[in-house]
Amino acid sequence: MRLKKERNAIILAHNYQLPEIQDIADVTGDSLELARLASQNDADVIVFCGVDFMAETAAIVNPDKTVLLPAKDAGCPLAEMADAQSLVAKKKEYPDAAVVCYVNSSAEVKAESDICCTSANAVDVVNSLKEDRVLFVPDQNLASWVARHTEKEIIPWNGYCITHHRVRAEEVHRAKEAHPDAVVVVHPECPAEVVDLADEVASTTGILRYVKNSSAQKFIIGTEMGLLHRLMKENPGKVFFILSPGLVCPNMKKISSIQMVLDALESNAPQVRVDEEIRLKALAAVERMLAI
Ligand code: CIZ
Repeated sequence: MRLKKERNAIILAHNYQLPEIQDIADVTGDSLELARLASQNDADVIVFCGVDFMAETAAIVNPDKTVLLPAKDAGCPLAEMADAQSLVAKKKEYPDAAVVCYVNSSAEVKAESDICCTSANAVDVVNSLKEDRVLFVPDQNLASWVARHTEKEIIPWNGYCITHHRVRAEEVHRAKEAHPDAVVVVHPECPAEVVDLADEVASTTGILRYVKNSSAQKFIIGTEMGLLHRLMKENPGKVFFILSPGLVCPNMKKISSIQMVLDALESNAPQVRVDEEIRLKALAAVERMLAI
């Protein structure tokens, strides 16, 4: 792409983006992989095809680069369920607790947290802490998954991903009946009743790894539909069924055409910027995660 070269830009796409966006990206991955990659790259411009907290995370670790989010209004309802002011108040209720925030949170919430985590490393992050109590923000389902894998007391925030949270146990039963020889793999943002019925629970990166290494041929996938594109591409011959037709994140689909990516590059907008004081505090939480 001529424009990409002229701008010395790199296009990053989240695993939940539309197939055509994933196909034009330099790299497709989860938010942490993409943020890390952006900082290890000599591009001047990062076109982040994802939702706002992901582009913000890229901006937190890359202060000298221009970060573009082709759909300005691609937000994350889960991230919006926690704000810094409420977190500060909650911290006063639990002064002895460490604050762990899921990457699906605003820069302001990250800035008020001790350490950040992703769904791929949440258990390791929590277990690395010296505190016995952990305030886990903002996803209650990921918190409940972590609580199963730690001795620590987990105090969950009451947020949830609107896409994963609506999946029901009944849908797992139906999918298993329809495909009895398929393995059920779900994301930990799904409710506990769904997690209880799964053969494997993992982040998007974990699901990709699990499927690749599995000798099974059929999989029922319980995460946002966009991941099916990579699963099918990277595992020819294996068959995938989506657990629920509701597993579509409307915000991830707001970058609805390649033209939107081109427009962002052409106009150098919309740019994502983080206030420097907040950025430095949020960076500390992200860097603590990266250190373990
Ligand atoms: O960390 C991410 O990118 C998210 C939101 C999910 C995942 O499992 O990769």
